[in-house]
Amino acid sequence: MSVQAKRRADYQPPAFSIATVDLHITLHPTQTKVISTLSVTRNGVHDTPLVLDGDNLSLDSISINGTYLSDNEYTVTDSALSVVTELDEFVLEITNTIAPEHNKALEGLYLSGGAYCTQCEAEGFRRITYFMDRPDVLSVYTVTVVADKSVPMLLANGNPVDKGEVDENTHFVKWHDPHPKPCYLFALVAGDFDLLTDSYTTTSGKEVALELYVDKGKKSQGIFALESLKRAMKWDEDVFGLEYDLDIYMIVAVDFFNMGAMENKGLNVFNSKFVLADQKSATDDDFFNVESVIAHEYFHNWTGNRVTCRDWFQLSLKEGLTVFRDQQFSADMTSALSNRIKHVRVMREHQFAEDASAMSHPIRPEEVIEMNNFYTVTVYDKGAEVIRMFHTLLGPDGFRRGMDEYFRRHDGQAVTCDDFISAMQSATDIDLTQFTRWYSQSGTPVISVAHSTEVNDDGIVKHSFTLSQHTPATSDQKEKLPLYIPVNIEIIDDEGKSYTDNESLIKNGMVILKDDSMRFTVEAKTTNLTPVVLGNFSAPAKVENPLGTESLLTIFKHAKDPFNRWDAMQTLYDRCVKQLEESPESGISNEIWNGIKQAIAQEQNNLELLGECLVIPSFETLCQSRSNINVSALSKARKAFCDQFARGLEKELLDIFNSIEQKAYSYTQSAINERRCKNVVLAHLARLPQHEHIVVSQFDSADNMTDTLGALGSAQHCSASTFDSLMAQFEETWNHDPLVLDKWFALHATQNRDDIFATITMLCEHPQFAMSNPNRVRSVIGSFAFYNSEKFHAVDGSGYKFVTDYLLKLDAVNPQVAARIVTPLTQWQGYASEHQVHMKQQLGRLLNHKGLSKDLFEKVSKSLAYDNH
Ligand code: B3K
Ligand code: ZN
Repeated sequence: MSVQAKRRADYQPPAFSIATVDLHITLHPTQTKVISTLSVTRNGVHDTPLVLDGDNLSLDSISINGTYLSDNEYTVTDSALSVVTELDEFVLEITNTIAPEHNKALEGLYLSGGAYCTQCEAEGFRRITYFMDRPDVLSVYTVTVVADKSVPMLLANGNPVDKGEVDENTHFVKWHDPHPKPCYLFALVAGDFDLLTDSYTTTSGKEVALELYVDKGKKSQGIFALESLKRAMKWDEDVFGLEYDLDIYMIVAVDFFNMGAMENKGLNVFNSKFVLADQKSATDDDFFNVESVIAHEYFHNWTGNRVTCRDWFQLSLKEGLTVFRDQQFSADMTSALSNRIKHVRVMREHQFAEDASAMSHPIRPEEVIEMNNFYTVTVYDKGAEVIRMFHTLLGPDGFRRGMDEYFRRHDGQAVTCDDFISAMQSATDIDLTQFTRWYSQSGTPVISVAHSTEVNDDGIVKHSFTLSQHTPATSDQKEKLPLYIPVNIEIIDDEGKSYTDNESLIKNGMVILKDDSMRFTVEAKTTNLTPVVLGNFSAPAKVENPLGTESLLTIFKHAKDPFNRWDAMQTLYDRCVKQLEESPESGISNEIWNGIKQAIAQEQNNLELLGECLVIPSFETLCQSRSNINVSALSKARKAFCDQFARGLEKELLDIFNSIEQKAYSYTQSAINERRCKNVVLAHLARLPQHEHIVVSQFDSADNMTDTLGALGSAQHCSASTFDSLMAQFEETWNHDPLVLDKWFALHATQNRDDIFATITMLCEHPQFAMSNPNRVRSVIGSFAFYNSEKFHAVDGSGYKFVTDYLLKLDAVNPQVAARIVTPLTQWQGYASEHQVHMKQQLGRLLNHKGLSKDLFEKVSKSLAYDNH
């Protein structure tokens, strides 16, 4: 396969501008007619032809200023239409035909679940009509949607300006969006939905109509999303002074969608998973995600739509910034601590793994084959961590000044990450030059801590702390430079006295590490000082800090920042698992059990922190502090630790469980904390056969999905018969609701059972399963590949082969989803050689497959080319 990579360095401004786009779209499942009228202007003086992207289109006609072009005046290939003209300004009219019903890749215009729907980001508009499909061509759109009257609701971006009948059976609606936008923000939806309406009045008094479209019969499940939208609108006004700018804001929930949601101007399209929620069918996490994704897409209206990206290499300009904004919003709506923990887990589980793999890239990538492959945890989540560092360095007021300046300079433009940095620079005296390396350097920096002491004659102890940084080479970039790292520091003695205030290098609890290493000293009367380095995960880095058990427990007891206390427990648990990996027969020391018991006693009234502190790091997180992983040894050690944990702390766990009263369901922070803590504890107790009945009784009595699923997840540790019986009951109750059934699919797919392949094959034949639905595929195949570590990594290679067989079929239907699910297979570098051989063998099968998509080709070929020596 020969595919050309695009490089950031090759950017050229567009040769033509398109001021207005007039689309006339007559919907039909297999014969949708698109008439596109473009007002085109040549940029500057040149004689290059006008080249428009196109993919899977059938061209019917093309005219300039009303005159049809003859064959020698244009050329069409599989991917482009080129028009040769000497005119500097002209009206180009193109007519083409597409077949939405045949579009299973869910990119462009597709028909699914009875509704027409579009997805254009990153490069899907070219599957609708010929256009300069790049984010720096901004146009004002007028769109007329025509359809049979059996399709009653016809939506597009902006405000409706006209509607009526075409004939007895056909009607139309015309939309106008006054804000110039790139074509990736174009959207059209047509179908028959239930509609929830509301309104919002902005601070300056503008009334905005809010409309939420959901599948028939699901109205009550949309209320929370609509309330979330209003909270997001208010928050963006309060925190950033940003108001909405159209008369109407629409959200449509659809069942077939490749990702979470899409921020099309004035017409967001959502995966129904991130809209529909009620007490019975949605967990607290689902509610959280709905609110956070609704806010994320809304926040894009300014960071993404009003100010957009010049080219796709700049994706983090809008995504990193918008993720940071949605994280801040969620922290304000729920709890700062659990949000921070959630996001740090994502970084450690997934982003660090990406950095260590062949897909390693800076938050602003340099080279791309398939853009859809770069909607990554690096661009999004590490990108958000980089924005968070601006926020830390500039402070909330400085950051706000920088944002105001960014909008003042760039509203209505398509810009670069450098433009953002420059706006931030204008709001601070700190020289951000070195800081910008975070945009160009890939990989996870490692901060090492060394601590030495010297006792003076007068008995004062001088503690020297040395912090060094080192970023290991990554697949895309061998040479690394020192980064500008804000390192949050807490230094405490055994009594919890803080020593952070009297050292001149530590300002506001932070030092700046910008060279290979730095040193600072602290004087104390004791030789026992404990440094907490990179508190609150103040930079996306790893820390090597050789602290003993006692110090970790001191941090837990005394650190001011609750995040740091949680983090110390995570490190402690990681150590325990390591001990059991190295000597499986050994027992965890009483010092540790007693320490954990004290920690539990200390936090018994703080269920939020307590719940999080009782979570053992996931297998995936543990992988990031190990190399050459023998999966079965690590899983066994983790399981052994969990078993010892349940046995060793049985009484304490039971006490916690019993102390949390069953109350009527409410989605409030304190109730969420209680349910979370109770379900974390239940999962531990479930490992002890004598407590299986608690799991069953919670399942039987639960009045909300959080507790039902808490019981069902815990049942994974119970006897097979208990698990099977609860799963059967769940299926019977929820068989009618595929979104809920996804949870059931995922639990089956992550079972460590010998008949797992038979189970998955059966799941794929389930009446509610369809390969064409990404949510189903992610629940079954995605859950297996990402989270069934023991069976996916079975040492005979059967798990890898199973996933590969599936991907070969899926790739022909939906390459974007296939390329997501291949991720764990491409990350072979971390595993022991007996795994690597099988993983590479399956990657080889994929690469040799005729007709492999460029999505899979990019990830698979890079992975196989990776040289880890
Ligand atoms: N911007 C979209 C993601 C588009 C993904 C294209 N493969 C959703 C978001 O980040 O808000
Ligand atoms: Zn986004």
